[in-house]
Amino acid sequence: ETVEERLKLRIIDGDREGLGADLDEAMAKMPPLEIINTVLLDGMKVVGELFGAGKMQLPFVLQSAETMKAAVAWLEPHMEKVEGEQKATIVLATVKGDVHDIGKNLVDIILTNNGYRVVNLGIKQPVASIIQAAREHRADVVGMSGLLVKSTVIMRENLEEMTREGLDVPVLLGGAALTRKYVEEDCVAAYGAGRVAYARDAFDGLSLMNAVVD
Ligand code: B1M
Repeated sequence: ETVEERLKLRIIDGDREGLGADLDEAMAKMPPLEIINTVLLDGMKVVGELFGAGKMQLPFVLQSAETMKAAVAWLEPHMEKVEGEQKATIVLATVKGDVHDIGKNLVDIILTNNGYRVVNLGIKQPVASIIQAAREHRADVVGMSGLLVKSTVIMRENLEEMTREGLDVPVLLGGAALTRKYVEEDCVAAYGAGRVAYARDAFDGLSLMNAVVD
């Protein structure tokens, strides 16, 4: 059994005992972000499939999520960081009614390590809080995350509210239930062309942030 296989199983089983030692072993073979992207997210994918098929109960999904978070926290100090002035500010939130935050927090880490100031509001954020934070922190970009199908509807409603409120900030949307088509059609209709973009993953989010700043 390779260390990659062991780590993947740890995510699936929610097994944190000796996690750090396995992560250290893996870091001797590949960089921390690669461990997350190839090994750990692979495990989370299996968890999602098992849960979706009714083969895994919610408390165990929670254990897997906690293991994933512990792994990311262990790896984070070992990631490469860009030094220097902060390039721009993004206000980041998981939308109202949604507690999923692993993806959002990965986006936070990757943007922070690449020189952005990230104001991470957390989960279940109503649009009023997002708008207020965007104004208060003079955000250059607002990022919304959500994994539930109903969160995609909330995102569109949020964009409508932001339009009514006259918020003039580009928006980045991400999360497993979104599709590019939904963002580029429905969300663009709610907020305007060239003002809202779909990020497939955290690295896509970074490229889009870089594009806004350039
Ligand atoms: Co939930 N859950 N969950 N869950 N959960 C899903 C999303 C689900 C698809 C599972 C399934 O059925 N197969 C399903 C949604 C179904 C739907 O809406 N159609 C589901 C459900 C149903 C639920 C509950 C309703 C279950 C219940 O209570 N009966 C409940 C919802 C509670 C709520 O939100 N109100 C619930 C709860 C939970 C836990 C608390 C147990 C836990 C979350 C813990 C936490 O996040 N702190 C959990 C988990 C872990 C999952 C799965 C298994 C894994 C999610 C995850 O962390 N993936 C998930 C299955 C799946 O996604 N297929 C599932 C890893 C993460 C890195 O990926 O967040 O997609 P993701 O982020 C990606 C990209 O999407 C992107 O970058 C990341 C990778 O680079 N990205 C962005 C994300 N946000 C971005 C923002 C950006 C840019 C990119 O810029 C702003």
